[in-house]
Amino acid sequence: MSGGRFITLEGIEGAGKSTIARFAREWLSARGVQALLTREPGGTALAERVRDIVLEPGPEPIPSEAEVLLMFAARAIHLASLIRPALARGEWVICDRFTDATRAYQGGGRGITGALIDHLAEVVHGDLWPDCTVLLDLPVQEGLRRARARAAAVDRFEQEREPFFERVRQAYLQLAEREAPRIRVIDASRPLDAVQREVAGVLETLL
Ligand code: Z5A
Repeated sequence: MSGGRFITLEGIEGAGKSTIARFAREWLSARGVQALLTREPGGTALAERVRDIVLEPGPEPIPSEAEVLLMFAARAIHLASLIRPALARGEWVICDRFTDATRAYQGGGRGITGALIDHLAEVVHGDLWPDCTVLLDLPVQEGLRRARARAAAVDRFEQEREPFFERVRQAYLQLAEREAPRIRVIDASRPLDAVQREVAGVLETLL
C-alpha cells in the first residue's frame, strides 16, 4: 500500500467529526491530494444497511454482543469493498469513526471486553490500523447540546444518557494515552476555526 493514508476521526456525539471530515478533505484537496470521505458504520450500500439495523430505534433490543458483531460485520464489508481497494490504489481515506469507536462505545460504553474487541479487530483488519486518528474531545454536555440543536431524528445511541457518553469519552481518552502518537487529542470545545487550524497542523505532518 503505497502513498495513501488512512485517517480516522473519533469523538462523542456532536464533537464535530463530520464537520472536520469535510474540512480535512477540502484542506487536502487544496494541496493536490484527493481523499475519499467515508463513515462507519456504513460507507457502502450493504454496510449502510447494517448501519440502519444498528442505529434505528425499535421495539426489539439489540444485545451488546450482537451490537459489537454488527459493527465489525459492517466494517468487514466496508474494508473489503472500499477502504482496502482505495488504499491499494494509493488514495487517501478519511473515515468518520472506525475500530476506536467500537473500543469506546461497545467497550467503554457497553462493557464488552477489550479481549473480544481486539480479537474481532485482528480477524477483520489484522494490522491495518489508521495512520492517524484525530480524537475530537469535548465535555459530554457540550457535545449533546450541539447534537440536539440539529433536531435530527434520534438514533439508538442518542437515546442513551450522559453517564453512557461519559464512559465513552473516558474510554477514548485512555486509548489516546495508550496509543499516542497515532491518536491525537484535539480540544473540540473551542470555536471551529481554532479546531480546524489544529487539524490542519496534524494533516501537514502526514503530507
Ligand atoms: N458507533 C458505535 O457504537 N460503534 C462503532 O464501532 C461505530 C459507531 C463505528 C453513529 O455514529 C453511531 O454509531 C454513534 C456511535 C456508534 N452514535 N453516537 N453517539 P455517527 O458518527 O453517525 O453519529 P454521531 O456521533 O452521532 O455523529 P454526529 O452527531 O453527527 O456528530 P459529529 O459528526 O461529531 O458532529 P457534527 O455533525 O460535525 O457537528 C455537530 C454540530 O456542531 C453541527 O451543527 C456543527 O455545525 C456544530 N459544530 C461542529 N464543530 C463545532 C465547533 N467547534 N464549535 C461549535 N459548533 C460546532
